[in-house]
Amino acid sequence: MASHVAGAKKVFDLIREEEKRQKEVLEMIPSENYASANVMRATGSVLTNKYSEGYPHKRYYQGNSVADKVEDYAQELVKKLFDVPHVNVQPYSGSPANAAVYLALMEPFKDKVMGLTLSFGGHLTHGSPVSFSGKYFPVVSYPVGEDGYLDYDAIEKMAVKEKPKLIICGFTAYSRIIDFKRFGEIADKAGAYLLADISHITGLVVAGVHPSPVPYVHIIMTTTHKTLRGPRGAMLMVTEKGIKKDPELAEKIDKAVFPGLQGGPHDNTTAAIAVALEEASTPAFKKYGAQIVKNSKALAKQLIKNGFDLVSGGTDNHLILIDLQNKNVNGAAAALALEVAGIVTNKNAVPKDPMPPFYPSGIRLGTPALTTRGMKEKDMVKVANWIKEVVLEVSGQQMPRDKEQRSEFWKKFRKEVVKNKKLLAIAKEIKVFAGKFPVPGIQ
Ligand code: DSN
Repeated sequence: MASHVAGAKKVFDLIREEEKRQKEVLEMIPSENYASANVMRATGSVLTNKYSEGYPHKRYYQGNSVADKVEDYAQELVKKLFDVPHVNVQPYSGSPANAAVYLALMEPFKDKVMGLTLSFGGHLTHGSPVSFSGKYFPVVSYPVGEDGYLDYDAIEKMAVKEKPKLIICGFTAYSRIIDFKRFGEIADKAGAYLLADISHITGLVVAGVHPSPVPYVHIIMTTTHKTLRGPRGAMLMVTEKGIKKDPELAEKIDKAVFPGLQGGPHDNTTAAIAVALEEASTPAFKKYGAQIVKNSKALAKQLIKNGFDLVSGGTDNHLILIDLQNKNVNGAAAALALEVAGIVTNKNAVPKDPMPPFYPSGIRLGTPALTTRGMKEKDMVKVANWIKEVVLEVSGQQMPRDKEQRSEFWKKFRKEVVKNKKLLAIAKEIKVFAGKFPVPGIQ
């Protein structure tokens, strides 16, 4: 695609380089995916030229007859697919969408939020002290239990005692089914609003391989570019239960998004969200969602066979969190070695991690993008075996605890790992293997 464009040579050369990278590696960051050619076409369309402050049929600028139809259509698709009475498709991405929920419902420095601790798999915007959510709102955060699963009894106890105004469920590094029904009962008992941040699992919910939060929560936030396979963006849905709790909830959310936080919506993104929703409404997408989970389970099984320690002992969804402490290698080092070998994951904290966030003890990986390329369970066995070989190659090169020694170690490790012959040989094998699986949207 990039090669047909005249001008802007440097940028389009770089885009071509990125196309090549995306084709030649195994993209295993669980929040990433490959958008279809149609999603990208809509993202790059003339709708990028338009300003549409406001909402359909109530705009502050002229010339919005088409933008109105696009946004109406996107809303209609969401309502049908998720069975919700209200949706706002304008949030620029997940963090601003979550910020809109705080703006709609919470009084700063007074109302309390309760979310999963960042290092246990929560998101920055769920109350981390480094984000606006922890800076402007009192926070009480819940951990996962010793077994890596959510401890619903402990969460209930905390909610009843702390009386947060808002409880957030839905996570970025949790590999098990979320019991939204139980969360709903807990929020009701505590008198709290319940927000489900389903960014990671939306595609699985749509495909019917993860229970839907719709009957149990008041608000749902999801990004649109992860398992849903759309453009980078987000949506905020209000449920029947939400409207019953607060008849003005939909209006409060809309006002918080615009004019509270944002200006003009990105109409090109809205159009691409509509394309992704059309795609997600097909039987093929249901199959896709089911295959993501099958692949994830197959990958987990082989990783366990290969001696890896998985948080919670496995997975029910699209992602796996590996605790590398038994392999004597840090997550940052393993992630870099894997990248050299052509396997793209991310370093990640594990529960009770003794190491700091930049050098955490684990890696997080998942199957949404590989499944989009058509890979199946037998392919996951190969991938797990490559992961074993790579980790074995760098195992024993432990990250020092001392800060100064750590920085020396990291400098040396980074310099050497990119030249590691074994890893480069695996990268070659992976390039050949990956080449057999087409990437939608890249010719
Ligand atoms: N950055 C996303 C993820 O990787 O999970 C969350 O916002």
